[in-house]
Amino acid sequence: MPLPTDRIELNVIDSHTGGEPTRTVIGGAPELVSTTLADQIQELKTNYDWVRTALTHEPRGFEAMVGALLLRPANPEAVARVVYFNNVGYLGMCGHGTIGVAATLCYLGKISPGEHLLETIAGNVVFTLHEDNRVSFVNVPSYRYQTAIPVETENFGTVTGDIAWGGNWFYLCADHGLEISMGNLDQLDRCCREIRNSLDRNGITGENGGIIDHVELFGPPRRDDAQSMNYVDCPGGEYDRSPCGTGTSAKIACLAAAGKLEPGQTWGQESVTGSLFEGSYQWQGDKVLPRIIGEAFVTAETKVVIDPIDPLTFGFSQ
Ligand code: PYC
Repeated sequence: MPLPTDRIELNVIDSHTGGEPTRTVIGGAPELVSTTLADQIQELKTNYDWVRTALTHEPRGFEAMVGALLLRPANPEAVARVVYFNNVGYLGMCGHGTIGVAATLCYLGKISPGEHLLETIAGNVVFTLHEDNRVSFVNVPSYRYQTAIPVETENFGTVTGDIAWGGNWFYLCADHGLEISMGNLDQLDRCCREIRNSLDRNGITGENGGIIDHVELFGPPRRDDAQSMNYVDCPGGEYDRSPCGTGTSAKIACLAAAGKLEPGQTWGQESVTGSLFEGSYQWQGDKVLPRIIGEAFVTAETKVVIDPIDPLTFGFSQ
């Protein structure tokens, strides 16, 4: 990949959604010549991957950082086109990122309360900015693919879980025997890694060989307004500080398939950090259309300086 030899300045707005960061690039990024979103992502990978690494790797980022590059939409009705990325690559759908981008667009004065359209690689996403600062979005069609799949781990025995799509592939497990708490992050991380390795070793995938790159562990909630608490292990090797929009969608798809949640009924999903998303769904054929609601806050408005005289300017990772 060619690296720039001139100093570059990127304008970014940082936000967090239930503790999970989103770094939205609002200016200074290279002009892309491609027109479709798929081609634009390929162009980013081939020619400008340094934008991703400079923003998500150390010294400016860390493993949980998710970037969102705003591009001009093709549809004049859309407020923006967005490419999500993290420390290991480009993402399909990102729920907390959608809420973070909405909060950022509101902060910039580009949207007011009401419905708005975002173009993403997973399809068009309609989100609503509510008067009380909360943001809801209708996620992509989600579904439970398989149920009660046993997975052997080295240190946690054989666990059982469902495989579901919520915009990413998830293995969802409740019988891991661990406490979901901030005091138990090392064990939770270890268990998820062992599950991921076992899924890979045994060729257990989502539909059409889709790699299951998220593991979601469930336990009892602490909050009165939640039905469940989760710990979500993300592909970049870190856990989601928020309840994970795509993970909550996958959970809702499993509950719907099991007849445990009615259409329109609210599911309160608490994260390991104690933040909350509320989800509900409507059927769309044999899949569900999840609606997720959460809240994000802007934390910084920054000019990121990428100066090739700095040997670490494009980021470094372990
Ligand atoms: O909220 O969907 C989400 C998400 C995926 C990875 C991190 N957050």
